[in-house]
Amino acid sequence: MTVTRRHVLAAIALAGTSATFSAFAAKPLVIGFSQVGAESEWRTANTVSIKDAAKKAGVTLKFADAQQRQENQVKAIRSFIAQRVDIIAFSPVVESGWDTVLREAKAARIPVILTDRDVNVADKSLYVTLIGSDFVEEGRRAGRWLVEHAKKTPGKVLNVVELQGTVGSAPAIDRKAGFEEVTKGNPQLKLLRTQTGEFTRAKGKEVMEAFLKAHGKDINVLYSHNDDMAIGAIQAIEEAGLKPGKDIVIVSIDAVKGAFEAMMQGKLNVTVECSPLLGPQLMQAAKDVAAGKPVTRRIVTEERVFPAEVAAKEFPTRKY
Ligand code: GZL
Repeated sequence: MTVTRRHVLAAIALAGTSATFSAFAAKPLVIGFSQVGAESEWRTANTVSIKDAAKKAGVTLKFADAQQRQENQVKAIRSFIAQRVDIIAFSPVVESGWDTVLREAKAARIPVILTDRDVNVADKSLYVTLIGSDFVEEGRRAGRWLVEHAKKTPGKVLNVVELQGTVGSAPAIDRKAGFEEVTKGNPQLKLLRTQTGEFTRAKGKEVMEAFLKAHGKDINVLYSHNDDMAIGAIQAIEEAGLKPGKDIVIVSIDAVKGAFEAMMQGKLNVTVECSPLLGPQLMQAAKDVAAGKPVTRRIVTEERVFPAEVAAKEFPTRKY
């Protein structure tokens, strides 16, 4: 005989206790999550954080990997709507093109939470909150470190090449803007080339090879929008017979373990932290939204800057 909800409720009535009743009343929250992909160490750590936090929070997580394609995220969001999930959450691969599908979620009365990256929509009520970093500030921090570094060789012009993140993504747009805000007009810093490396090691290496072919030893600095592209570029620099971290100073963002290892090997000079550990904040926000509690429109994660000098000390305590 299968025990059904009716049997249990009857048993509770007989036992005169309602203690177990609430166990049935609060069915697990169901979150549909559309992830960008698995393009970098950062993204992998972000996925682990979200899945672990869902498990700890007793949340049923429906997880979809978009392989860095917006059409896959739109499909996933539509599927979550059809499945009538309680909350939709996603990290938008690019900023634009979300109005239609988010209006469909709104029409289905399913709240939407953004993690990591922002969207560019006319109607800001299409999502409840954005949980993630201030990418413009990350770009400023990278620029500030380079401005201070340049002061060590007064009067010397440093030729800079830039590996941008995914074209049209919030981190790529904002990290470029923040870096330029701090470095523009500085006579010591000259931007030679800038191109996307799509946040991956492979593409970062490929584009750095092209930069080296065109400018070789004239390149003094690489500014990379994430550590994975920087690590790919390090391989290209070494294959070109140059010393990363010395012949070419490397400024990067994310602060993943691979960046600390490169800094300890003297191949990377600084990484600006961008925490992927957003899972707990997402679960808390989802529970608050489901409970009808107010949620702040913007939840910013606290972050630091890690120059190579502190890498060995900090590495043992790094969580991603
Ligand atoms: C930043 C995140 C970026 C990381 C990259 O929050 O969107 O995407 O910097 C990742 O490593 O691919």
